[in-house]
Amino acid sequence: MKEKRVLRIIENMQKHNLKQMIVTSPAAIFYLTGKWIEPGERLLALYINVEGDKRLFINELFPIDKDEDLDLIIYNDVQDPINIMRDFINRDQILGIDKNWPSHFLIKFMENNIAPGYVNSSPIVDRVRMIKDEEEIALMRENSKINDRVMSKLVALIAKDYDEKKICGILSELYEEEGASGFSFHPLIAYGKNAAEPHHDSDKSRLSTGDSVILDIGGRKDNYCSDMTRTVFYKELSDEAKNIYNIVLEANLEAIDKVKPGARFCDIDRAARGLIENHGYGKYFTHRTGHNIGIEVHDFGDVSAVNEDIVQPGMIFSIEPGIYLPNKLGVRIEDLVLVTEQGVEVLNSYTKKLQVIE
Ligand SMILES: [Mn+2]
Repeated sequence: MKEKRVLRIIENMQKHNLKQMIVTSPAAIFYLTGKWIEPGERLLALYINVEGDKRLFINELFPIDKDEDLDLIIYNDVQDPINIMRDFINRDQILGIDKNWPSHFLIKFMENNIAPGYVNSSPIVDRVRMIKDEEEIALMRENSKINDRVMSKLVALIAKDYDEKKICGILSELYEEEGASGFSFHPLIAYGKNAAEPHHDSDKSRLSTGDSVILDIGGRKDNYCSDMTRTVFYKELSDEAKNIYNIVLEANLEAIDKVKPGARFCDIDRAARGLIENHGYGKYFTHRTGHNIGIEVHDFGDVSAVNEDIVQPGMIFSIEPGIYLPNKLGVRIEDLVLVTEQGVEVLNSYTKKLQVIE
């Protein structure tokens, strides 16, 4: 068990006047127990109450190490786990439920009146997870260093003129070489007009002279994620492309400059968006400026125009402004940043200098 994290969760439950809840997302269970379990369609639930009881309901098919701080309630395929759970749940108290728990489990809870009412308790866990502890920060730093090294090898491959899909395949080997255990999300490799689609799915496209090349990549190690984007150009660079690159770079730097405790997420978004708007490209910056990241590549929280939450030390999120001219080109520059007591630490160090690959 990660006792300090559990205590932070219980504190937050008390703040929200919630006495008991079940945590069911594998990412949140990993966060609290250090064990990653993918239960498929079978029930997996970590029960927590404010008295400090912690019980994991788990099918016997998933082997799990004993943990003296955690009661394991093991069931098998011919038992009904909900019948077992009901004896451990306080029938007079509202029960918190994870946002992604399959509804058929919850409906059964409701039909059997296992608790007098239910609330979505994911925000209680998610908001604690937003503030990374030292162990998490160390893993995130290490992951971003791996991503920097992979990016450096990847950019060197562009001159070989492989198609987008082929690059994705090679990339998977590069992460292995550098010590990651795979991707944190499917890499986004986009050439020329494909780069104008912020979520282009890599295909057999080959490079043409003058293409902008978006490389949006992330690896996974020890169940934490990295995420970084660089844009380079192939053989030639038009004045327009150079101008757009410089605007996006300036937007990335302006936004990073705004990151410090006390700022609001929307202020950071505004810094990037304002700069791009002032250059007349506002309508071509079609997405939010960034997202929180950690165990999941999109952890709870984002850097958007409507998020007025206050930035706090320990938060880690992306800063990734972009400009996309349909059927022409796209430019995005993304770094992960850690909020510190003093301000900001940028976790990526791979160069943002404009590069034309020969
Ligand atoms: Mn991202």
